[in-house]
Amino acid sequence: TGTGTGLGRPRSLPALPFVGSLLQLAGHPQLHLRLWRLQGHYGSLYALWMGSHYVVVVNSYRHAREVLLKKGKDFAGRPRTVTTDLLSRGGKDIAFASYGPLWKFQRKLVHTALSMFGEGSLALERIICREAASLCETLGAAQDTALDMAPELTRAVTNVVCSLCFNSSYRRGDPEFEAMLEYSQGIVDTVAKESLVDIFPWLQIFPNKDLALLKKCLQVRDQLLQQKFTEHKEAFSGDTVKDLMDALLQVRLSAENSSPPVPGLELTDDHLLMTVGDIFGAGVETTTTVLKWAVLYLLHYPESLLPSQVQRKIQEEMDQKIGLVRHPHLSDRPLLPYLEATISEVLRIRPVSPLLIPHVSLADTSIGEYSIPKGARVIINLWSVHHDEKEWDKPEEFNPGRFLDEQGQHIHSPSPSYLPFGAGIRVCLGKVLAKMELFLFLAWVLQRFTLECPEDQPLPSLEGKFGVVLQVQKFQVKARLRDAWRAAS
Ligand code: HEM
Ligand code: PLO
Repeated sequence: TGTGTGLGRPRSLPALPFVGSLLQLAGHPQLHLRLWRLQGHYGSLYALWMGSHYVVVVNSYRHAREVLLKKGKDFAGRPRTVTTDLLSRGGKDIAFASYGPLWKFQRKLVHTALSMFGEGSLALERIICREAASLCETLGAAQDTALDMAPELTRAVTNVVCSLCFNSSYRRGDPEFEAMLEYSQGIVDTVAKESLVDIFPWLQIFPNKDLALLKKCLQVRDQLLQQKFTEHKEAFSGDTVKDLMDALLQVRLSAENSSPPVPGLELTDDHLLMTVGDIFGAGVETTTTVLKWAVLYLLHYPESLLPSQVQRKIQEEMDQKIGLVRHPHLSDRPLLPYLEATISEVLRIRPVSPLLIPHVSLADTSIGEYSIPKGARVIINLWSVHHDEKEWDKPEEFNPGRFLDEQGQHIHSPSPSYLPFGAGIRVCLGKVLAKMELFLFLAWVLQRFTLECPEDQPLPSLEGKFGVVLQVQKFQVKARLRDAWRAAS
């Protein structure tokens, strides 16, 4: 719609042949911060070149809304890159597949399967509570010693997704789980790192350390996925559906039975495998990361004078509304607005996916008063959207209260400039699941324990590490059993 209307292009960073605007970006590992700061010079919407790719960077809510919602279909494509092609076998998954009929079908399938299985079903709540209980047991056993909570949180979250996808789970120290931890870290460290291979695809023929690591990790992942897939195919009878994998097999079967396959619209084994791989990968890495950020912020605002004693407030609310005799349920969510507000604030201040996944324009179109050519990559900088001083009061301050109404009884966002899960056609598929998990895990842990920074250690850094998710640096925690809980039990 922007063509022929005389609209101009966004202002562009200077670019050199071959490398593009790389010089302005090189040496800045925190890409989201670099792109945020460049607004000072170029305005909130600007363009740059990554090698030969034209990239438009969006830093304001107004433009993000246009890209994701108003013109969602114009911008529903995904770029193909060397790393994501390896991860998804050439875009046979959902997250890294471009817009098309097969992608639409896959997305709908998973959406149906997730709502059938998980969301709104008591079975899923029971699974999450089982894992929360096991997490609390581990914390209790390690009481008063400095503990790296990361592997424990990862195992809890992994077991939820594992139950959902494969109807299986891992025990502590399970070698298969340890292998998974290792390969997943390798993938997170290398995928979409804007590594040189994505800018100069021909570099693939040269040995490249990151690429070799990614390939090795993917081999381990694929073997694991393949094994689960084979087991399910062999056991599948068509009438009992135990998990997401079965649900996908069943839908494929009934699609095949009802109509002859349309060429180009067949769900191959690769499609099913990569789809489950997405749910598994996204299910583990995102939720675990948010839990780690939540714990980290609780350590930073424990008993300090300002802005609030977040953890104590959550616990007071729980003591009043739930008490210490029973464990928290999902149906308690409306009773615990302060906990919900805390989760919302964590998702704002440290967005898991600070640049979303890049979008691609599928037609000549426009954003605001600028024309955007077909094939442009569009990066939505969620960090900028969540830290916009025109929208948020003291954006770098962690303040759950900003999400509460005056009576502190209901949560609402004070600004529309808030998109932790994206929006529109490409909105996150796991939003409901993720929110269930975040609520239950935090509620269970904080009902019993107070989390503290070990005395002999400095407060861990709040600086994230940019990657395919915004990672938390390693830190240790002391979980102290609450006196109130001890007295009540
Ligand atoms: C996509 C956030 C958890 C599955 C996304 C996107 C964001 C996001 C920002 C990209 C949207 C875009 O590119 O415009 C989050 C956050 C989570 C979370 C903050 C946790 C708090 C999950 C979980 C699952 C999941 C648990 C799995 C069940 C997906 C998938 C996509 C996606 C499959 C790709 C959608 C598409 O490209 O069509 N998520 N996510 N996410 N998420 Fe999540
Ligand atoms: C995480 C590592 C896994 O081994 C593979 C994987 C699959 C899907 C990816 C996920 C990784 C990272 C987070 C992503 C998710 C799809 C949607 C999600 C990118 C790479 C987000 C936050 O957008």
